[in-house]
Amino acid sequence: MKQMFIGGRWIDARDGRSLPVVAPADGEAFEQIARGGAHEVDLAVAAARAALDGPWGRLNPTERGRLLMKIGQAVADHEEELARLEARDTGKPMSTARNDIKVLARYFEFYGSAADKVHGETIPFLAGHQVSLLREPLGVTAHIIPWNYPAQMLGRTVAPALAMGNAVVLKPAEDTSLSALRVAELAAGAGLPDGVLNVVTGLGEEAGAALAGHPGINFISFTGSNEVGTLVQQAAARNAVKCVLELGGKSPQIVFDDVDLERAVPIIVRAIVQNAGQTCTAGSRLLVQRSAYERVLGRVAEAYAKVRVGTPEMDLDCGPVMNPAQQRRVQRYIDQARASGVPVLAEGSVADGAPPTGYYVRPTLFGPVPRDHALACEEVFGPVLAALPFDDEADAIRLANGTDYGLLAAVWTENAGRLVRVAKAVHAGQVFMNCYGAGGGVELPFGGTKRSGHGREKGLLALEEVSTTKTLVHFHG
Ligand code: TXE
Repeated sequence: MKQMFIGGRWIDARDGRSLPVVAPADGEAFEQIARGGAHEVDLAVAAARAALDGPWGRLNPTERGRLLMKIGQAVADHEEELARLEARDTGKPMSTARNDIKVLARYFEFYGSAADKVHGETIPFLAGHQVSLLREPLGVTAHIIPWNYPAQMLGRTVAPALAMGNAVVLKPAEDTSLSALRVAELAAGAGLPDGVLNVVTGLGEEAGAALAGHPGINFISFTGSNEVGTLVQQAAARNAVKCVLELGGKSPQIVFDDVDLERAVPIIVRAIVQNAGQTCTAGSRLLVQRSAYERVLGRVAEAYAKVRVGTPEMDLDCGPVMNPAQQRRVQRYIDQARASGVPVLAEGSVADGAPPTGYYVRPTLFGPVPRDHALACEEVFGPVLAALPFDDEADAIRLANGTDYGLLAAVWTENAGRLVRVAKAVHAGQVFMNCYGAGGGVELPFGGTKRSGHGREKGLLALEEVSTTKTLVHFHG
């Protein structure tokens, strides 16, 4: 049984309740976590507030940065242990889990080294006045993260908040809380003062809702579904608290007829298959110029048919999906698309030996998908790729921008002018040209447009989201 980490102490839920932790690879409940709620959120927010009033609030940025880098080092020193935990908890292949832990360590390194490089400004003003701008922490920051990349998400949202001197309350997803608890322990071991990083585990509608609506928080960062993102923003609005939302996507991979297929095909397939398609930035729409449609899809189908799904230890292209609800949801999209007559161009396979009790889904490539079909517009969050033909550049842009989302996009062409024109015209927070960057990229500002959310994470821009500006006006005569 894993307890929660609040104010530097391990505690049970007040009512003693717990939740099972299930391994997606075999459906086995292998651990329990505490089912925290409003009471534990109160304790965590109070502990964070106390930390801001204590030594943490007085640390200078260089010392804070060193502490973050020590946490990053502690994570790196425990890479194998954390990767195994993460792989068991999420079902992802071991090599993916190892990479996730490397990225987690990198977040602490990146933001640790940035902590003392946030400079203010001066502003020319009235005669006899000196004006300077200070960047200050927001205070108690709340972070609600999902289950697809638990370790990476922790690094992405928590490390910049700590670098700016905030104190954090983190609510990991109920499916995947183990790495967060272990990282909190490692951070405490590295010297992070009590109450600076609190982890409250529990259900979204209990612990998550209590945290989002808590009057004691000063900021909230949420990554997850659009439905819950809307609730979180409403809760934030009630307390006039700033919020950053990173929600869904239906990211287009736009392929023109002069694409370098040799290079593009493995990247196109990986962009959707990695993490079993459970990536907000998954390249789930393959838009292909009609003149090259047969040629491109032939090659993509060939590669898709080789995709293999298995347990973490098998270390194949991807693992199972997260839970039975997710399995049902993805399977429903596949079954409905088949039933409505959308052609299946290729299917991957689930490896022999993958336990039948695990939550496996066969990766499926559909095309051509009608433009108004659910597969062309809605986030499936599974290893399902929808191919759609387009006529010319203008049609490609219209099609790419024809969903509610705007998170990521990729453009594939050898024509340099077209590459830039299309990249500038698509609605997306990040555009990759002749490459695809789902996942890593700690240094690169990331976030959505339209219904994919607002605010920016990653890169130095993230530091602006988790801080505020104080204007000092000094009359010196
Ligand atoms: O996400 P939820 P779910 C999408 C994806 C997926 C679907 C459902 O399409 O199929 O969402 O996944 C917490 N108040 N994404 O239902 O519920 C919850 O405990 C406050 C995209 O698992 O949004 C968890 O910590 N918090 C996505 C977090 O919100 C609440 C990643 C995310 O869970 C809450 C995940 C509430 N009322 C799913 N209810 C991405 N953008 O990467 C739940 N939570």
